Amino acid sequence: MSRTILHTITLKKDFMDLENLLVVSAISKNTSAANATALGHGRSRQIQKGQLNLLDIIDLDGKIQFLKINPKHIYETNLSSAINALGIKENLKFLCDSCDIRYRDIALKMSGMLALAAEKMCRAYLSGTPIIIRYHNDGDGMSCAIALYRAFMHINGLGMCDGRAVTWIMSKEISYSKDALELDLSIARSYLSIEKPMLIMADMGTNLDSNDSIKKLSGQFDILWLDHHSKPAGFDSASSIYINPLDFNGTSSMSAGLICSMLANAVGTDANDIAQASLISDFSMYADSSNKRAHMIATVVDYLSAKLDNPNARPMAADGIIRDENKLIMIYNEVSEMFEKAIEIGSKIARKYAGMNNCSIYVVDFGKIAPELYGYPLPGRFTSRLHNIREQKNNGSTITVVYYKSYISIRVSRDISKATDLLGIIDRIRDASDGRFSGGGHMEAASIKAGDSGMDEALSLLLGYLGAAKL
Ligand SMILES: [Mn+2]
Repeated sequence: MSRTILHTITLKKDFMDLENLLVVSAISKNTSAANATALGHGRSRQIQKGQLNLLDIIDLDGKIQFLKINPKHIYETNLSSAINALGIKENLKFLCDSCDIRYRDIALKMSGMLALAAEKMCRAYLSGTPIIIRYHNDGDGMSCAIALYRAFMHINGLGMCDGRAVTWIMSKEISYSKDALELDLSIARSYLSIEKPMLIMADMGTNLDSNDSIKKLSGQFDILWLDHHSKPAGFDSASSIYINPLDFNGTSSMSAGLICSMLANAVGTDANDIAQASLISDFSMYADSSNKRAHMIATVVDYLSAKLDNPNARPMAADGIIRDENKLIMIYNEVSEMFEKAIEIGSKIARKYAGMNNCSIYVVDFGKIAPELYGYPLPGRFTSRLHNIREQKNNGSTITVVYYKSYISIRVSRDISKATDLLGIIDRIRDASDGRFSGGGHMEAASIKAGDSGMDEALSLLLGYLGAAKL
């Protein structure tokens, strides 16, 4: 006897007793299971009998109720009144009126798309259709997941529905790969629902390697995409709701965590602490370095997201840590110590070069540091921190290059990022290697994939284009 979980929504009194439930989605397509559990109005219950289908209206015993009103109409009316009650447009207006003046105009321009995204996301959530959230495994990506989690918990808290089918996937891959596509399709296959399943991509995926898989998925899923990475020519977000500040005359300094926190805000909950942490984590020009709590959160979420299988990298656990002052401080102190050790060794072994426009270039072989650490920090985060320290000493004009296994991470100070044209250099490296080396990122932070045996060649191409001269 297979077990089927039915998602229902609580119906408004206009139509019937509050205690009646509408079946809106089901796990496993076998909805005729004799022993099913209905979820609705905050309770789970066993249903002993019945051949249930989507849009069936059942009472608490699971008995089908027959009404004269079209169930699709009941569904639409109930769902849209629940979404209206969230006040998405008003919330966004308030947010735009009160947000940082430096990106207020961009937020205003984005607010139409944000409203649409919030509405779609809430519709998917209330309907119980599977939602898959893929987020990048760094501090910013993790911030996205926590902000979205808070949005869902807010909906639960309002009593509109209870547990829903959300799958959280932290991703090391920055593209939406064929494997990811296969997994998402297989997750969706075991559900039956009125709405299309939803994929939410946060802080990742904006690159050419995503094109094929996204195109294949787009007919079958609703896709919500929240990113701030620059779009290479030929990138195609297919039919996604794609929100990127770069499309609104903004910059990548508006982190993905900031955009997701705006979405959480649109739904009616507060995630500003997460937004501030993500700005610090992504070295945004909007980061408030005097915000000690945001700095602690940024450090801790970066640590939690460093290992893909860390159970505390799930947004529920991470948010629990952030909200527990003692735990937050304890983990922050531990992580800070680990970092200091890595930076100490890194500073000792850095090779120094002079670059164009009198800049300083530091090159570090992370392979010499890794054995001294306990799996943290990861090279990317280490690069940012070392760069930050060097840059402060040099008053800008600094480039930091860290290589490890098949990856090179690069950071460029903002004052020389235009002149350096890091993304242009990565294009030239790709062309010069006939596509063996590829990469992407922002003007100030990017990475290159050098393959298993190409590190020496990729490094010398990079240092060549940076005009590096050994000191
Ligand atoms: Mn980011």
